[in-house]
Amino acid sequence: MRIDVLTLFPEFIAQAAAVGVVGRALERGRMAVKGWNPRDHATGNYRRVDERPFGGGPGMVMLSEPLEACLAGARADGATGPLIYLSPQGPRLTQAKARSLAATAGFVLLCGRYEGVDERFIAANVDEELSIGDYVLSGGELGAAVVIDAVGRLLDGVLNDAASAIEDSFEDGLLDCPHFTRSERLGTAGVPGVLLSGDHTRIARWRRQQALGRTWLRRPDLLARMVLGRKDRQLLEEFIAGQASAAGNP
Ligand code: 9D3
Repeated sequence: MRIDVLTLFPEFIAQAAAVGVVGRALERGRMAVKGWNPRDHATGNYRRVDERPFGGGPGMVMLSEPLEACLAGARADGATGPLIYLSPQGPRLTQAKARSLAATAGFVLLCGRYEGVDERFIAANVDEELSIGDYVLSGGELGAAVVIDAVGRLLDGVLNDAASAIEDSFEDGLLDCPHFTRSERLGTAGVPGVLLSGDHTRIARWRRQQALGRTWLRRPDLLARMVLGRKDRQLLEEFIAGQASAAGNP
């Protein structure tokens, strides 16, 4: 997979993609991330990449020409796939979207700065937009880093354990169960007994129940969109009954 990023801060993207499982994907050649700076394609003494907006108002807008030249440079180098503009106006990135992007040969990310990009560049070049959530960032670079991380970790051979991808939150629509590990200082204090039982059927059942219960407690919106099987419904009912009795409501 090849990801090209048009950004005024290519060094930020390179740093963000260099660590952890995604860094390993790069090392192993499963993925290539290349930054392209519109500044390098700006002309004139000042190499301007921004200009005041028509109609006035505060803030600056990214100029079309340096972006056109930058994109052409990336394409000439082999940049492939749709041009995706990171923007608060886009639909939110989902795990399903990360999965579908991970199944492609590549894509190009456009990071805006200032108030955004001249709408004519967007109309002529952008295939889709993606937001990473409902909060205000100062530019698209963190969004691009989020997309690269979410997609990169899904590439074959990136994760240590393929099962850990499948068991992820959102892959099956549920939050994760709690985790505990051996600790010199803490010993087994506070560790649910079932996890020490060695009974892998009971352990799997407990983990599923915790995932269902936590989702019910913390993200009822996720649960509302799911259709639970008979076994899951039973596990969740048992969890809810346990909550009620813990709270002293019989
Ligand atoms: C205060 C600025 N805003 C005026 C109403 C508009 C605005 C312009 C540029 C808001 C944010 C940005 C920069 N944001 C991004 O480039 C961005 C972003 C985001 O802000 N939130 C969530 N996802 C993304 S992806 C790119």
